[in-house]
Amino acid sequence: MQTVDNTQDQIEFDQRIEAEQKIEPTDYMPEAYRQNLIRQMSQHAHSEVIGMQPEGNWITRAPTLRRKAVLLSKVQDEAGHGLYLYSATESLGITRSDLIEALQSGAAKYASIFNYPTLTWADIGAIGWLVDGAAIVNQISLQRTSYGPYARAMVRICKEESFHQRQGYEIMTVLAKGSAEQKQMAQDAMNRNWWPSLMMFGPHDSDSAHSGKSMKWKIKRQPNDYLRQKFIDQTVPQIEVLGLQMPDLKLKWNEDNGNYDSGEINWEEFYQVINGSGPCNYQRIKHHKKAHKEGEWVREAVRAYQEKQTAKNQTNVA
Ligand code: BYC
Repeated sequence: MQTVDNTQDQIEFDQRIEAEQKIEPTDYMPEAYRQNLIRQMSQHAHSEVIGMQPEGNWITRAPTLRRKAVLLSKVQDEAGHGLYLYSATESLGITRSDLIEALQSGAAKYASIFNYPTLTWADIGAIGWLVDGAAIVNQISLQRTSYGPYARAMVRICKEESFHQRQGYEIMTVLAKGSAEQKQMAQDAMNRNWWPSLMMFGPHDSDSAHSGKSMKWKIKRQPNDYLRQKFIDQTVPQIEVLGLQMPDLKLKWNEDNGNYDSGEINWEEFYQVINGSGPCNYQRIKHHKKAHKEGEWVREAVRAYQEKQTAKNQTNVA
């Protein structure tokens, strides 16, 4: 049964959400709000970290020193995004090791797109352009999310994603204007990454389990289908500039509603991938477990240092 205090807290929480005030870690929040944030934010953090793998795969094979430096820097940025987001999630009262355990056991998801392989250099262009491009559309909206630490993390992340998107588009521009073989590589990478990029926005609103409460609490500010359409509308003209064939023959400007019509996503594939049976799911988690295990000595050193500092502080106080 709810106590009077709790009811008052709940009323004040609802008023703050209504007034567009941010909820901060020490503020009262309903347990379901907290759990929903932990779910979404930790999955976002996992996506950033797992997302390093498909691109990291090309660092040693980037075609020039400049491309290698740019890619290395981009992949480091993704690690940084993961770290901000893990820290922001920890402010909700869950430990980093619990979050990692949920990822490795399959209890927590990460963006489906990272379960596809990066077969050629053009995939690096397509990921920067399409995947970071889709991420920006979603994350600009999340800059206005109701939880303060998440909203603030999004502001910085969006700035970096914007650079990522441009470097990807620049790779695509060079390939699309290069030899016939390079143009074909760009076309193929775009064709393969197009549908998984659209899947990044999640299921249709009518099938979205969390949208109702997430929109009510202003964790999510715009629905999945709206953001997906926005991405399609801004990306189709970019495909035209590249001079590539459309990845979906149903993409067509609709004068009546001022949007591009498009074909239907293969939702069976989407659910297979998010439930662990995509082309690279096994490989991604296996690699994460290996890297995590190899990093144990770093965590141990941090713990030892913290214990030493605590003991030193206690001696000073005594
Ligand atoms: N992939 O009720 P729904 C990046 C799950 S990384 C996997 O609509 P919600 C980058 C969903 O979690 C940027 N799972 O959920 C990094 C839920 O399952 P659970 C990543 C998906 O949360 C490196 C179920 O399906 N961005 O930019 O209301 C290199 C039902 O869905 C997906 C973010 O994480 C998916 N695509 O809406 C390059 C953005 N879609 O949890 C680039 C933050 C849905 O019940 N997240 N699911 O087991 C969000 O905005 C929202 O969580 C979503 C889904 C729009 C993704």
